[in-house]
Amino acid sequence: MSSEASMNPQLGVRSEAVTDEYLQYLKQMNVMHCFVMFSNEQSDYEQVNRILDRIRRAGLTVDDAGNSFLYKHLSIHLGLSDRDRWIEKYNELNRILGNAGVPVGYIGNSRVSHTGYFADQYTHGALGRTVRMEEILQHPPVADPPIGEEELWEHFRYLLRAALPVAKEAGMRLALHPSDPPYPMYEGYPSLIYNSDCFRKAIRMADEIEPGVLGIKFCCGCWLEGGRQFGDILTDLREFVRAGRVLTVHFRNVSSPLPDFTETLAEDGYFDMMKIMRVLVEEKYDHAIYPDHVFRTDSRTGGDLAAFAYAVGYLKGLMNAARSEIEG
Ligand SMILES: [Mn+2]
Repeated sequence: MSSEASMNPQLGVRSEAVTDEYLQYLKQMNVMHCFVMFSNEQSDYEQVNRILDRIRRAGLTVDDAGNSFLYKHLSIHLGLSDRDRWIEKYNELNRILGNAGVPVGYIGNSRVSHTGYFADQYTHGALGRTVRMEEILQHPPVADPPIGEEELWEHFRYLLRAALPVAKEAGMRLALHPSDPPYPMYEGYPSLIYNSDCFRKAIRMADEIEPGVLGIKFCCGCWLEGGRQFGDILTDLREFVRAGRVLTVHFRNVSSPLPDFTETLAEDGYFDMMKIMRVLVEEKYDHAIYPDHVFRTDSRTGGDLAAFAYAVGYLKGLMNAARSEIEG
């Protein structure tokens, strides 16, 4: 099987949970790529470099990294009075990561809201992340008074002006994820990204400031949650991969489009994930691909290690099947 221009299955590493055993777990599944989510306590120069070195000494490649507390910070996205302080902390981490050779960081307030984790007909008795949009719309506002979509985009432009030159200088690109669920407005503030046109708008805006730096976390889960309201997942994926904008793929399936859905195993949702894999192989997508969310389990039912092992194994099975089919 040809190995040129191949995508890289990856799993996540939390900075506070880097152990020899966890790194061995990744290696024994032949998952040689990862992303690193840094805690606040471990986002300084010394610790970031120490943790990256340890992961790399185990033979793993770090594709992307960030600190979700910083890049999702509401002061930045709602334009609160202390935003410059948070943007500077966020930029400082990107400088550290970029200078340490991590090619992709994160940007944007990709909130994740849900109704809860429930066992239903889609989960085989496991607890799956469930959204009932009517319930989400009852959540109390985070922004008070609520802000509008135009205002949110102005805050995003302000962030881009500060963030893109720093990322470029550090040799880094920044990946943007949709709001999850991808619905225009809830919890008192609008979603920046709730369909594929929002991504096109963000890329146009970013390219006026620093061309080519902004990219996409192509979250198949969010695309499928939004359904036709979000866009045609296969044509959007082809378009954004061809344009060189997809920096990572979140490979995840759901029971149905909004207003209500439950996250499922890749083989159980309403979409045929093999179709997505074929597009990635046909377009020679060569960045990271990640299973994203898994069922909530505990140690008695295998825990996260089992859930992610299953998900990444299934993903690699589809990847190899698609490569065999298309590349021969
Ligand atoms: Mn995602």
